[in-house]
Amino acid sequence: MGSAIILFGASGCSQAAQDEAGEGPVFLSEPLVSEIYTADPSTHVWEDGRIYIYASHDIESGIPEDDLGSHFAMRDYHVLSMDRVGGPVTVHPVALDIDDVPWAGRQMWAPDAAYKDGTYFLYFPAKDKQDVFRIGVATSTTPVGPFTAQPEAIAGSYSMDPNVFRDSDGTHYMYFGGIWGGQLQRWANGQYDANGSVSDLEQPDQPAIMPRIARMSGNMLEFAEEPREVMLLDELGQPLLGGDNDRRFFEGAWVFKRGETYYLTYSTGDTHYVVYATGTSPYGPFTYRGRILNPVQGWTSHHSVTEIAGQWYLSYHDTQLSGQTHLRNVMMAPLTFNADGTIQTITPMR
Ligand code: FUB
Repeated sequence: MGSAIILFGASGCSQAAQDEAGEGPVFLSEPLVSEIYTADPSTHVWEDGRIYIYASHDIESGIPEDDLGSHFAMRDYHVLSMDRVGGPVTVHPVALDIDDVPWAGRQMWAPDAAYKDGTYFLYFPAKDKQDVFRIGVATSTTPVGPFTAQPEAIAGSYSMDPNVFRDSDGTHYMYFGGIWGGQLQRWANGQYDANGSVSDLEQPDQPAIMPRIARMSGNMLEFAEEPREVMLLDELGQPLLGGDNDRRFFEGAWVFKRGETYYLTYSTGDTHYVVYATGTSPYGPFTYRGRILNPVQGWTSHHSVTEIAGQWYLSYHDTQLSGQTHLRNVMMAPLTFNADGTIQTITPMR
């Protein structure tokens, strides 16, 4: 495989020539850091104006790859930060280690963070001692930690990939869930079914499994309500179907608001797209609109969308540094909205 071409990277936007060998993929963006493997970037700008990325920390565990993602055996988190896109990126010391989470057993997957009243909240999924994915929360007085975990997972939480969205009225909502290894299909009846399907519910003509939402309590440590489904509709107002693999929800929900429009963005998993749907309420329904990101190198695709100094950015990951599915690296690219609010699709490699 030839060396990568960098069109947009940590050193800023630049146009580069074809790689010298003229072979191998041509990448749109350069990895933000190479000291550690990172994935699932949740990018935020807090009160101090600095950019913080809450990411998974990929490691080599030696666990064979399977459809449940057993090879993603992460054990801790580091926060990345920078003062501007394209500026130097700091990899901060361990923010939270699995050994300091009393309820967690294994697999610290994609995190997110929130800020309220002087406290930073790190939300993270992990399998509990019974091997059931739950979502935990840890707090810190600084954006980079160290964070102190609550003794128990959030009551009523399940599955993975939390995204905590702050609405313009200050209310926070958590979106979460993911199928296959994320176990959401095992919660079809509101209770965990250990014998449930390991993939979708295998009902291609029925409504797909939908992501979940719960409003957060004032202290940000609990759900203020029972989680409920967030409905994703097609252009005819019908629920997206389980067999609609190019459009149905798989994992990695990320919600943002632009003007009065709520955008629910997510990964389609086995078809490797990041797509988006829009609505007029945080609870939905959301109508499918199109693709944000074409497939990256690697199986997973996971992202966030953030407005930074008046420009929107997509944070995402691929396997440019390692060439291995479970050893990923995060990057960023500018995101462009059309005048009608639709989003121009990014092609991350050619
Ligand atoms: O990083 C582990 C898992 O892979 C994440 O939770 C998913 O979104 C996928 O990126």
